[in-house]
Amino acid sequence: MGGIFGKLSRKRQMRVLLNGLDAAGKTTTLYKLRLGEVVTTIPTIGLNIETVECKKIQLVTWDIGGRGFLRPLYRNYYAETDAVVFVVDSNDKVRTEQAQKLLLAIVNEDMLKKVIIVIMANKQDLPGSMTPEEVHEKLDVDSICKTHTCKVFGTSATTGEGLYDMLDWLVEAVNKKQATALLRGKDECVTVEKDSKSSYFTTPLSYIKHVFSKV
Ligand code: G3D
Ligand code: MG
Repeated sequence: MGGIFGKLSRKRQMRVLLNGLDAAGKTTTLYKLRLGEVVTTIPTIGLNIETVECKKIQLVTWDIGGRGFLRPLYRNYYAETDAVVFVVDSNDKVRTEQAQKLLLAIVNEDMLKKVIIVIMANKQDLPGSMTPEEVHEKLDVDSICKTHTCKVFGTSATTGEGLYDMLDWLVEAVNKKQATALLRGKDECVTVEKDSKSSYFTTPLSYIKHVFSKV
């Protein structure tokens, strides 16, 4: 297949980074979406990376705590990220400001300028949770939409509600962005072709080797 559609069909799986405060529901989301195993790696340096593949999407989350020396490592990972799913605990009204700060840090990250941002207003199954509209307002998503393609979805990672709607929208948004970029004649999306390296993260050592070879 040639032309734009040929190029698009050769694209590798999408890489999506799950981020958010602790206990927002990142790990639960991965487990709910998994088709195969969730691969958890805990190298001796204390980095805990979890990945799962679903619908040709590789979803990744990690738990880095405050380890500043790992910063080059995850910045490197940003370079190959197509989208960020930011998970919010809609039931945690005390930490919305903290969540907003983290979200802004991601949005303002140089290497994430062109990624699609999805915000999961998670834990919608819990009574008293903020609605997706309230989360939208509290996190000032309107201002993020000025620089990024961005949308809020109400979800429950435990029941699965909203997760596939969110993924469908995400895949469409990333594809649309790639198609637009190709039509303009420049591949401005942050993507790499699928290659033998896509199995990096099945072992901690190979992941660490890969990342540090690039830093
Ligand atoms: P994290 O990976 O973002 O740190 P986890 O968060 O996925 O570990 O989830 C933290 C806690 O929130 C877990 O409860 C998990 O079951 C719960 N949780 C995650 N998503 C939802 C949701 O959509 N609805 C409800 N009701 N709970 C959710 P525990 O009790 O195991 O700490
Ligand atoms: Mg977790």
